[in-house]
Amino acid sequence: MKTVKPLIMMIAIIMMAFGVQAQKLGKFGSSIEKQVGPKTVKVPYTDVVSYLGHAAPGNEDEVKDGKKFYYIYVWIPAVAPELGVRMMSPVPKGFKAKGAINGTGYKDNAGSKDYFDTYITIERSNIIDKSKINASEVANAEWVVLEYNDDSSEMPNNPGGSSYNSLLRYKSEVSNPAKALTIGLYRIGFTTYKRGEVNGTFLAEVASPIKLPGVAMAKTVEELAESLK
Ligand SMILES: [Ca+2]
Repeated sequence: MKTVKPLIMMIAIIMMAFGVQAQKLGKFGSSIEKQVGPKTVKVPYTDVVSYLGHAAPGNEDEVKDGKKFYYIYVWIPAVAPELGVRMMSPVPKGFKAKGAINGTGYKDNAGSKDYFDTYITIERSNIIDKSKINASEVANAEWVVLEYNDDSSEMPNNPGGSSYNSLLRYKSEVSNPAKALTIGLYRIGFTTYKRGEVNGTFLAEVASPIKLPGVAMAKTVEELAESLK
């Protein structure tokens, strides 16, 4: 009896720790690292824009390679050294972020148990003039995928216990204009790894290691143009 009780308690503590960890999202660390005592830690991004959304069958923006894609449009007003993008589904329980954007359908579905296996891309367009942010210009723009990520071990597991959430850090390559993070219209593409319907709430964040005044993020081109007025 003496050894059984502590063992049960230990198991309970471990289970609780895992339960809490499953949806806990820490600060978004950049690629810049510093030493804190014996540990190497990633310095958090200073400028983070959060978007809370809801993906549902039939409301995708585009079907690409048999996958239903949803986009979030981002306007970058200055040359950025690095951008971080991360995404998880569902939105972590009790998640709060100052100034988070509530996307269409999010409030009605907050707390829903539905989630999906996220997959992110960061894409740059050839639109570098704010006045050209409108539906027809964007539809005819050229888009280049700069980076993508499917699963990241840095993200909390999904409720099923799998590390299917996504995170990427994209460093500007100053010597290569095709790979540099210059002023312009970008978008984050999100879909599932597997082809098929996407359903569930999600949190998407775009972050920069320096304060970039005027960074705007919206679900639609029209909303983005409106927010930049
Ligand atoms: Ca994934």
